[in-house]
Amino acid sequence: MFDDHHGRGRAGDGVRGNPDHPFTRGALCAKTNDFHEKVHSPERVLYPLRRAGRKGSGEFERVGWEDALGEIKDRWDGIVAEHGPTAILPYSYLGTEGILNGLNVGDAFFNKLGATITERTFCDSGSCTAYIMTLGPAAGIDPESFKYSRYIVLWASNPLSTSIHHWPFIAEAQKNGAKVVVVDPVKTRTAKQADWHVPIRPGTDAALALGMMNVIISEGLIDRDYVENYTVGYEELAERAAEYPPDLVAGITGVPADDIRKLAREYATQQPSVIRLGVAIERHPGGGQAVRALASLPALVGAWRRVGGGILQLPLWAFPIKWDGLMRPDWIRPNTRVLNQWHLGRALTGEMDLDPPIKSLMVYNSNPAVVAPEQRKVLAGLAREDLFTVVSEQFMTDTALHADLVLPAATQLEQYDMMFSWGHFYLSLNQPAIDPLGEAVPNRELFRRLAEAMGFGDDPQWQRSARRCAIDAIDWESPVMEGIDMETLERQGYARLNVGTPETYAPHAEGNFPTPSGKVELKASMAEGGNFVLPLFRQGSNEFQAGEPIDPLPHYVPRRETAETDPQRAARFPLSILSPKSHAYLNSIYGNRPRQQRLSGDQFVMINPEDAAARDIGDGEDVRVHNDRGEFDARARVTDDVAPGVVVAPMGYWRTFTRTEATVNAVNSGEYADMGRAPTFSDNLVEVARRP
Ligand SMILES: Nc1nc2c(c(=O)[nH]1)N[C@H]1C(S)=C(S)[C@@H](COP(=O)(O)OP(=O)(O)OC[C@H]3O[C@@H](n4cnc5c(=O)[nH]c(N)nc54)[C@H](O)[C@@H]3O)O[C@H]1N2
Ligand SMILES: Nc1nc2c(c(=O)[nH]1)N[C@H]1C(S)=C(S)[C@@H](COP(=O)(O)OP(=O)(O)OC[C@H]3O[C@@H](n4cnc5c(=O)[nH]c(N)nc54)[C@H](O)[C@@H]3O)O[C@H]1N2
Ligand SMILES: [Mo]
Repeated sequence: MFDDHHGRGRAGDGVRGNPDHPFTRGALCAKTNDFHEKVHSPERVLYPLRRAGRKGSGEFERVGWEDALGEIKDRWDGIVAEHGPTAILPYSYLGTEGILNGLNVGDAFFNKLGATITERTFCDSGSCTAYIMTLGPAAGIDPESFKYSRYIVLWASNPLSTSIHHWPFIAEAQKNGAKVVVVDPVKTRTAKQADWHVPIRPGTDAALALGMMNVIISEGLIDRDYVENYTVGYEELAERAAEYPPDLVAGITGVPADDIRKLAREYATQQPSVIRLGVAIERHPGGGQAVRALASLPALVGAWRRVGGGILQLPLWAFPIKWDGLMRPDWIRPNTRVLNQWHLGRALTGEMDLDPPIKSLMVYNSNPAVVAPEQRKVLAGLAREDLFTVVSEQFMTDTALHADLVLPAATQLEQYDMMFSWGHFYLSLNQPAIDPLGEAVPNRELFRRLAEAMGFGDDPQWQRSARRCAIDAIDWESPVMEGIDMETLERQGYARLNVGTPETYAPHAEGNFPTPSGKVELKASMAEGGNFVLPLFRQGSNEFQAGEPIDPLPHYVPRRETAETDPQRAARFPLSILSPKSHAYLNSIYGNRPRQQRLSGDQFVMINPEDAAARDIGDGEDVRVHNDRGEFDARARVTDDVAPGVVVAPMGYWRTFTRTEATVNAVNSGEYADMGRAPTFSDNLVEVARRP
């Protein structure tokens, strides 16, 4: 069954991009251009390891797969007998993004076992909820069509660091005279290349979007015909927008009223205009409503009419994937407990009073010790001697250090997978370049082995080859798959979905939105059970879980941690911290790789000269960033790139490489945003002080 590998040699001589690929054009990013060195790194975990010292000590001994699987079975059987299967908690995210080995690879297994269901709302969950409520699961505009845009607004998005392959299309438009605007509290690399950087106070985006609407409507800049034919709820939205005149919005956002008017006028009149939504937009208590407001804008100005106009959230809605076959929601037992991944620390430390308590944790495709908020609690939980922790990893991460068993995971060069994309319209077949090193296995094989060990491996779910799984995972009858077959994918490696060409793709020129009304729902008919989490993000329960009702019209929700909303907290911790992606790491991946470490330098925190002077902090000095949740050390970067009151510490650095053994998630809270249980990484107050 472990037959998916037809390794063609050693990847020792390097990895190269394919220059014929229309989107990547053969370019590799700062993270992957020495990927082969990572694959062959002497630090890879290549054999199963069993803990040989106290938790977290890093002492391990090599064991065989048989032993490791036997131990897992014994421990899990015992836990199930005593506490029931929900005492076992799976924890995963997007270590690899393949359809077969990625987000949902363990779902069928854990659903069969009856384990606690993990709600995985790390990334874009709130944004998806809000977007779907407004536009439906629509692919949005083709990232390649950006070259035809005349006005590009990159909103909470930093493509020069986070989606480098999209940048050439934006640059091409810019060269052809398009204006590129960046709405971001930080003057990022991207903002520096833009024609206009609009620095906004974190978490106030909904107010700015509504302020733009206010101007667009009051100045008669709406596309009446588009609004009448292809939207619902315009009158109500117009009333709502009337509550956001530019002067009021300026006070909320910090963007001058004249700039709000200018942005609104230019956005409305320079068609086709497009908004690129970054992921950080969802990370505050009004994030969902901000996405609702932003997703409404293109319809108001008729941007959808033309190629290159509209909004881009995630192209992945275009991919016809049969998730249920991978996740097996039909195996979920009624009333199985659901835990959100933000609350890992609370769940493990007993703060949550769970019955049964969590007795075992299995982590794969994720590194919660670094990427999850409330880091102190997460670490306290991971340190529990009685918690049986299994981690599937490529490297000894901060999380794997706390495992009882570490199981070796293959890398992308060593495994077979079908890839959809968060950034373009190409379906890719990832064929292994080499055989797995040592005793590493792809995640799919890991779960086949676990199913066998636990006694249900005979099910056809685990008896298929990887190729068969890839075939089964795609809806080949979908019109977007017309003209694409496995042979093409095997020969060429990728194929563009049949969605039309970037030259012609204007899917909503005449409405056609996949919403209940078929129109843009300015007033959301789904608001009644509006705060839902997509099945994809919760082990596949196959219906939208009705959530709490939400306001059907977009509005501004203030953050919880500001001088106005929590003056006491703000008096102690006056600075608002953001922790965006770093340039050379991929979340925490590559955080241990020498080349990317050199590029990244030490963990730093950007601070405005005014705030630095008030604290007697000089550029390059060591500082401590802290609040009542935790603290971490960083090097001060005194810069005008951030406004007074805001500090920025990129995420991705490993605890093991920092002095305080803590990273920025030590100060971040585990509270939810307003929709889709998104995180609130843009709503945390801290103080920065010279290092004691
Ligand atoms: N180099 C690199 N590339 C990556 C990743 C990585 O870790 N490193 N991670 C990948 C992943 S998982 C993701 S999700 C994507 C994310 O890619 P992006 O969507 O670009 O996400 P971020 O860098 O988190 O945030 C983008 C910008 O949002 C700004 N921001 C923060 N809060 C707010 C706010 O309240 N309002 C506004 N308007 N802006 C705000 C930040 O300052 C930041 O510059 O990148 C992917 N690509
Ligand atoms: N403060 C702060 N926190 C954040 C964010 C932020 O912007 N700021 N961003 C959030 C977002 S958008 C995201 S997407 C999450 C990311 O959360 P994660 O996906 O948990 O983050 P990664 O650091 O990518 O960790 C993935 C781990 O999987 C391992 N891995 C890679 N491939 C495989 C494989 O094939 N098999 C197995 N078993 N393991 C593999 C890698 O070595 C790595 O340790 O972080 C979230 N956390
Ligand atoms: Mo993400």
